[in-house]
Amino acid sequence: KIHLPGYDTEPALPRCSVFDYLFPDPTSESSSPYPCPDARDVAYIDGLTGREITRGEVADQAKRLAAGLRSLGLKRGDVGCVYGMNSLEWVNAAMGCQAAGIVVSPANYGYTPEEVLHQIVDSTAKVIFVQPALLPTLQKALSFPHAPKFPDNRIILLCRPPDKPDGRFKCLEEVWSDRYEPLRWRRGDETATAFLCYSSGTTGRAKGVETSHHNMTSQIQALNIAYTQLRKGQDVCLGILPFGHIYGLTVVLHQPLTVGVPVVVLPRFEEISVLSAIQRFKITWALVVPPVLIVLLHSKNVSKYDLSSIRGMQSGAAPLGKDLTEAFERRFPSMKITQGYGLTETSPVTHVMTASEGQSHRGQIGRLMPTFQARLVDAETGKDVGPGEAGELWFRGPSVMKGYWKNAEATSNAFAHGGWFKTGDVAVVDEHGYYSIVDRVKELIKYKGFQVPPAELEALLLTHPKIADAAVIGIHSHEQATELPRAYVVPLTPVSEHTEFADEVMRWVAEKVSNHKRLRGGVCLIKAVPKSPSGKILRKDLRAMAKKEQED
Ligand code: 4UU
Repeated sequence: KIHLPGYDTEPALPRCSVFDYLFPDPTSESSSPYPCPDARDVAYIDGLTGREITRGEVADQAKRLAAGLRSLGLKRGDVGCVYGMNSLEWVNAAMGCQAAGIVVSPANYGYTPEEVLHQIVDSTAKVIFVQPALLPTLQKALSFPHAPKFPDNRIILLCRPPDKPDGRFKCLEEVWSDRYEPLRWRRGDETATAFLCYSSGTTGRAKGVETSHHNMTSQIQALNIAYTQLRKGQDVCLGILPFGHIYGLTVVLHQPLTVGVPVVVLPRFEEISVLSAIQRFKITWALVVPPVLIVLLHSKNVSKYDLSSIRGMQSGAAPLGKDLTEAFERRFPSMKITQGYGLTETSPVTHVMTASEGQSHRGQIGRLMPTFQARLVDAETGKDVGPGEAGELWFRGPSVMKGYWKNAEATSNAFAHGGWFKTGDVAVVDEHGYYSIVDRVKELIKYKGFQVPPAELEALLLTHPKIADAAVIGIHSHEQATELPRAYVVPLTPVSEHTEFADEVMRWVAEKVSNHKRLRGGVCLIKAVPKSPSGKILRKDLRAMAKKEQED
């Protein structure tokens, strides 16, 4: 009952570092098995200014930064936190860390000071790269009593703000040095951790997911076989997905670089800047999340731009329904929509389809990628299910994470006997090997592709002086093509004005969490949170309740 990918080729699995894989040194033994695109190829384009940077420059600047970081005393295996919106400087910080063997831990730019601090402390970051606009949030985070001390030279600005030419902190270019020495790479080193992205997994708070060099390079090899959308010399890719999330990190920042396709880097999704970037840079392919399709579908500005260059988009990170796909393709007949699926823990893509498959398999996530093995397991019986039957999706393969950072308990809970990683998603496979996600059995909520761990909001709500108990679930919004976090709360004392109290709680939470975690699905008052005898919140009951309310 183990499902294997049905591709003719299984990729060779690289044993080098991610950096050597991306920028092979022809003289080195451990160099990349992947054919090396030209150093003169444009790798990234700043979507706001039009500034271009070639592959050669990306590698060269990364080596300079790596040398500078070493002279600051940073060592291989140390962790560097990259905290900012997408930019060419973000690329330099991440690539520079990689060239120095420093683990890249990207922080979400929407984080509150508390959330940033959680990641800095948990990841044991030794250096922080920060976008100047986020410096106040970072400084607030580092002013909390339990915050670690960072000397000034371990906080590096991604760029120098023009209005503050001589601030307290250095910027990337001021750290650069010319004394780069390549890392010595021995067999076995490929299992070292390369990235620490944060995910809540199936339960609890955000945890560091240890993605090794081998995890990432195997994933890119697999993508280069299964995900053949991008052609050098023809394609230009839209880079709006946050590089700090595994989807942006792997599929936007890394993979196009290995095929020599330029990525237009924009700080974030914003309708007008995306439309004008498509026109200006003749973008051909975009990686998106479902809410982006909704915005474009209803946009009044589309006709003002020449979007004729773009031939398709791939959606992922949240369910994309058949209806939305069809509505989108009706409105934009020249565009094809495909879907992929994955998790931070699988580096991430496990399922994907080509543009032509997208047409005939709307609403599905595609076929299993090369290098992965999958099983669909019935949660109750623990037995594998047959075609057409729903089961929890389990994976094994070289891109499945090493484990959760410094969290042996969460790691052991995430894997079943035999090394199978349990996703917490329920899927069905048809007789042709195409999968559909039909349910989610883990706690996770996804707001526009961003993770919202219910446990985190519940813990916060319990600190509210007027709340006795709380549970948080996601409710589906058809209009926005996303889930919205909703809280069910039990007030400590009877509340006379329900709406007023609900609004108060909503505002109180909004002040304390990042934007994507706000209780946009509302706050409902209940008498008691439904729980199992062992005290576990019965989210299924709450979901059923929410569904009934929506229907009524
Ligand atoms: C229904 O979201 C991601 C990674 C997504 C991704 C990346 C590259 C998708 C396609 C691609 O090409 O990672 P996380 O860790 O933030 O969230 C993982 C969870 C999954 O367990 C699932 O519940 O996000 C949900 N998810 C999806 N659900 C991800 N993709 C899909 C999807 N349909 N297509």
